[in-house]
Amino acid sequence: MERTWRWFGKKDKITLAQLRQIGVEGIVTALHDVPLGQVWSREKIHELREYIESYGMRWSVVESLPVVETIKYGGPDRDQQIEVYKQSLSNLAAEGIHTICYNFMPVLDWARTDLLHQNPNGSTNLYFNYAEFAYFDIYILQRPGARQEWSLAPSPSPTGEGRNILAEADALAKTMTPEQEHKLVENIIIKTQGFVSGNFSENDKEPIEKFRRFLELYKGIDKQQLRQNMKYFLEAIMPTCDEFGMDMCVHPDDPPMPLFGLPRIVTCDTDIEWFLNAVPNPHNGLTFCCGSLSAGRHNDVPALARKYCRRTHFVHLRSTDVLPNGDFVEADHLHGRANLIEVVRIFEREHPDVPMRVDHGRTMLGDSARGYNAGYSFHGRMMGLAQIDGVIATVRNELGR
Ligand code: DNO
Repeated sequence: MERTWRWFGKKDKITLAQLRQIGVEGIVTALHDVPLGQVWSREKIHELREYIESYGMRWSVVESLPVVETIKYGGPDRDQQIEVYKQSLSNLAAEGIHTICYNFMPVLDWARTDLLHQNPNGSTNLYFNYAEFAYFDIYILQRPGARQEWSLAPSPSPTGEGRNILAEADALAKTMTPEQEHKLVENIIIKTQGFVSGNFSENDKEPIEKFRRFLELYKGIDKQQLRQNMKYFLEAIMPTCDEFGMDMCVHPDDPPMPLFGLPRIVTCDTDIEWFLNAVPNPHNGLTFCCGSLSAGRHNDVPALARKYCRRTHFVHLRSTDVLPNGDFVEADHLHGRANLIEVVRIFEREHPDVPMRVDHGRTMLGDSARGYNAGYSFHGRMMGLAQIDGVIATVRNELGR
């Protein structure tokens, strides 16, 4: 596997010179300064590519070339936006960049409630707490129907018993301070979405209002319709992908379940099989994000890796622990549900040239003072990379390479 690293461009506090020292071979990045829905110009791509190459690395993967909402919900200007997308693809191809990560999650990209969850050893991790999430949905967003939906939601605990999320959210409402509420809005909308080139930015004055407007756009869009819209998009761009050799790889939904009454369509084996078969072109592929998939108890990550390694164009190595109450926390890279040791074994055997990046990392050893993007610490990710490097070396040794 090619060792890559997600780098957020020249404004990233982590420099390419540092990355080279820790064994990174390829860079995963995007034109973060181009507004959503605009063509990525060849000049800008060229400039960033040359900058990366001047440090002895290559621009391996684009993460993300965002798919704007109108394509996802099938708005009146979706064809025009698909043309914009195709133009960006051909400009990237002209600069020799052929692997494109994107997602098809409506409104919100990834979701966490706590970005600084304390570990016993003093480091911190990302965490998803169902009760806090439901509190946000019912009490902050005040989404119509939210209370009713949470009252019907099954308990997320592995036994399916013992947890009433609505009651927990109501209990939180009695103790939640304005500061805690503010933090939750920051965590769910601002700090996790702001840097991923999605719908929200750090400068949004009224993020809740904005969130509600986005939700409105999806009225009447169910799982079947969202699937059809994904198929429409993929079919429209495949001729460009064929012409220029572009590998599209959709990122699984994180966490792999519907949120805010919105459908999510890349959550499990059946979903993956559906979109791969719906557009059976090898350029229509997957970002195999072990972390996102492992947060769903329904997913057996190594089994999925075995099944889909050939249609995978990019791998995210990360793991989670689903706790007895159903909440999940990001595990270190050698432990947790994802079984990354086995996943590395599968990809090294079946698809050894696939780019992989160590995804997320603990915040540790002074990372918190540096203000890195949530999940994208330096020391934590570097430690994850070192652990994965050891696994890769061991597996290659086993394979006699
Ligand atoms: C979060 C990331 C996601 C991912 C996008 C891909 O840490 O894994 O934001 O980059 O969903 O489009």
